[in-house]
Amino acid sequence: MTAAVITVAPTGPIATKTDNPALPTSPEEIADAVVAAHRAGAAVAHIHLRDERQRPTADPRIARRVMDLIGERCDILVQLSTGVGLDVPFEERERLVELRPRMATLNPCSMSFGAGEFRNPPAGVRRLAARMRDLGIKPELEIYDTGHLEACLRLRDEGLLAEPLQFSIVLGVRGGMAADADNLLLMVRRLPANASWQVIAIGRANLELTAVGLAIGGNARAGLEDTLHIRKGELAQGNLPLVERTARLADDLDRPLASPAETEILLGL
Ligand code: KMH
Ligand code: ZN
Repeated sequence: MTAAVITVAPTGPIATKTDNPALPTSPEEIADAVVAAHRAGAAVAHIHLRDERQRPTADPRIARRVMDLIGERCDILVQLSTGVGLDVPFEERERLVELRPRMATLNPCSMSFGAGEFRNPPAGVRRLAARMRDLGIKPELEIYDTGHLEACLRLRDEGLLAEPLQFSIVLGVRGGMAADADNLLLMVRRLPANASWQVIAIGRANLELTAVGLAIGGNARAGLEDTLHIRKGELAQGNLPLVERTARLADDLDRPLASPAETEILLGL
């Protein structure tokens, strides 16, 4: 079976330490969580930044500090989130790619996002896609609905995205597709044949849909961004147990874990 890429998503844009005290929010805490996840088999680190009051931020100084702290200690591939947080203006979010991470997310469409709004205006998305192309940063395309996939294919057809495309199929955000296996299979069937993909399953269905994704050849994401619980009613004691569980799932399914170097080849970085 093809090797599986595990991405750790340690922090996310919404939860705070009140929701789960183990959530890493300072640069040091985020770097510690990423290094531990790398030892447990993660090849990519999906990074959201927080300020000293735990609010999502696109402050490039905080991003630089996190990237340096991680880079000093391991070779995990850093993927900066350009989603950042619902209240951070798109113009601040897009500037994060100037730090030249190996990878960054690209959210192709605006949408309702829980009780908030996730603004990704068409002109801004095109500008960000072009900038990532010019800087050689691999976009991870976050698709929360079939229309988002169509939008990405249009960007590809216009030369703003280079193949092979890499997708995150996001399930379970209120405002996007529900977290069920039918929606996952529908999306996987519609992807271009040479695309790579992972499941991002938010909340309760995180474990089941991560397992389905790995079983049918996808990559996997693990961490407190996507679920605060290790099982119903029990908070995860950090990112490590979630990453370790995903590594065990991959192993049980005969999917060897891709190293960062192998991931560069698999994802066409
Ligand atoms: N928080 C996830 C639902 C991003 O960071 O750009 C989606 C996400 C997007 O990870
Ligand atoms: Zn994210």
